[in-house]
Amino acid sequence: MIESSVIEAQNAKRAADLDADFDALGAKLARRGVDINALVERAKTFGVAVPSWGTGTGGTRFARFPGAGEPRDIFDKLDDCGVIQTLTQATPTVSLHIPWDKADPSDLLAKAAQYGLSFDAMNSNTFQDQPDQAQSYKFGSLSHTDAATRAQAVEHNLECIEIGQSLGSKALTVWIGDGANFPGQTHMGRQFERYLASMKEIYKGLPDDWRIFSEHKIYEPAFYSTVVQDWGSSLLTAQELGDKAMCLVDLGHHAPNVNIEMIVSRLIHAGKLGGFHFNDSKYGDDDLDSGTIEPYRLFLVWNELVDAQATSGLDLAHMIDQSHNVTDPIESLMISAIEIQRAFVQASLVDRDALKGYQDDNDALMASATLRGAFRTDVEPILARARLETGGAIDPIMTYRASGYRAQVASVRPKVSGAGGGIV
Ligand SMILES: [Mn+2]
Repeated sequence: MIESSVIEAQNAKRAADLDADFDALGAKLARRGVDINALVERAKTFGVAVPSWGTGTGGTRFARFPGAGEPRDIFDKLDDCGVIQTLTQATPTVSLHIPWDKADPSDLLAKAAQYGLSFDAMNSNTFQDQPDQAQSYKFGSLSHTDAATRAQAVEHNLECIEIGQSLGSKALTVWIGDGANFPGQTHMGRQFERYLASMKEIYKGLPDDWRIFSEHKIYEPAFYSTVVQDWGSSLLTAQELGDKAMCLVDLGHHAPNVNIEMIVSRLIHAGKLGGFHFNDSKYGDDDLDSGTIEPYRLFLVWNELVDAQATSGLDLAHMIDQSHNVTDPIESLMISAIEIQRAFVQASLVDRDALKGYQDDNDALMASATLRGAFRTDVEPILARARLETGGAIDPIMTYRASGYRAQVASVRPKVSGAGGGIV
């Protein structure tokens, strides 16, 4: 763990600079009629879930290069999640993947409690075969042509719900790799019907206070067609299943140049937006660190979310969904959580009354400038002050490096090649 003395010493070095930056920004925002302290409080309300598997080094189709001191099991992963939350104060929850993270629930709860962590949405896995499983998912899972394979996949999802119930989770995210590599390989209509029938079986086992999220993805691992290919298929699924079924949008799961913030708006309109997976990408589902490639897009997504939260009390599950191939995963997850929080705070700065006025007057230039004005505001002093006031680090990355945590865990965790850190 990170000693509090390390955090205090690191914060002491940066406190005076932060005060100066905070006061300067506070004066600037005051001229716009914005109270900086209210934004600090708002930043403190932010939370994004860390995916347990994200703490391990990811890989590509070509290779995986393990890092030093990678987590060996879910308990090591929870230690790493504890570090991320301690330093950023922005990641109070962890999202588990079953069966990768299977363990005695009471042990998981005890370990999470050490760090004040709780469990977010559960993730099922029917995109790979487990050593002891009877039916193979090579040709699909919930939509497989074979009834026994579909039943096995349904049963696995029901088990995820059962495990989640013992951990205080309230949601199940279902993403399947089912699809086809060749035209004609599958009957697209019948395959989707089989998928829906399987999802209905899972839905029957969903507790009343739970939600089920369908996550779409345009391609990969199937390269010609995917059963839940787009937000339309996802919406059809959620509408057919019922009130507890919602759509989950992953930033990387769309065709290039798709207007993702508009999809967000449409799903909000339908009352079916349930969750969001954050990452960034250049070409496909690259699973790069949030905010590193297209920070303005991240802001525009948050602009829709903040707008909806203000009017409809939207309750979303947020999770980081990334693969860290060339960085220390703890560092990538910390900086990503902060970038997502940054977009949230920047979107909170949008003058919505002014924007509505410009929109109603068809003043395209000023409407667009209003959004960019919020995006261009450097809110770092607000984020840093929120961390400082909640026991976190003014500079999480430098504090983490000063702590020597990675070297410390590397001495007890041998390098492993298969720690479940792949792309999801
Ligand atoms: Mn995802």
